[in-house]
Amino acid sequence: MINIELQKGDITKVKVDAIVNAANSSLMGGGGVDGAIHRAGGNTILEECIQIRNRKGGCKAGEAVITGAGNLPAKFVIHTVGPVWSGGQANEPEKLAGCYRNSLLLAVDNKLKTIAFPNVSTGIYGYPKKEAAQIAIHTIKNSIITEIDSVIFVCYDEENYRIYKELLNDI
Ligand code: AR6
Repeated sequence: MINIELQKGDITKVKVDAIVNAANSSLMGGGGVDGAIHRAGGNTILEECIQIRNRKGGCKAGEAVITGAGNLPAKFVIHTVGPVWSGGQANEPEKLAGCYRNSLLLAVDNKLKTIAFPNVSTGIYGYPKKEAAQIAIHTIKNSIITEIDSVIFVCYDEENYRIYKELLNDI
């Protein structure tokens, strides 16, 4: 089973094999955690994203791609695209679970052992925080992947931190 940890703070400061970015389909950067990662990591991350975009035309909701991490303490950045919340009837839960599952699979492909996730979709994309946390925890906890040692959920806002703390205490 993958070991699960919880941290409060800024994911750009976390030293793991890969941090996950809550990107958008264009992979061209944006606000929130995406903006923070590109700012702190420097231009090489965007350059690699542009190459991926030229090769495969961006990234769909639920999918993930990987780049180096530039100046960040992490070794890689896995860019996943969360669903925009539009009421829950547009496959948002499946897409959000796909973000976590596909990020883990990409980490395995790249022989990475430790991975840190932000609370994908719960900022600008408006996904209800508790439901998003349940999906994130369930997907990691029930993963049959054995190659990953540990996942850190990095919560930036107090509300997400409190929700994760409660849910993780229950398991
Ligand atoms: N470290 C960790 N978590 C953070 C940080 C940080 N430095 N900054 C914000 N968060 P959001 P989304 C948390 O909006 O909802 C971008 O423009 C934040 O508190 O970053 O998936 C993209 O380009 C929230 O809980 O991502 C897309 O267009 C969580 O990160 C769009 O936003 C996710 O919030 C994606 O929206």
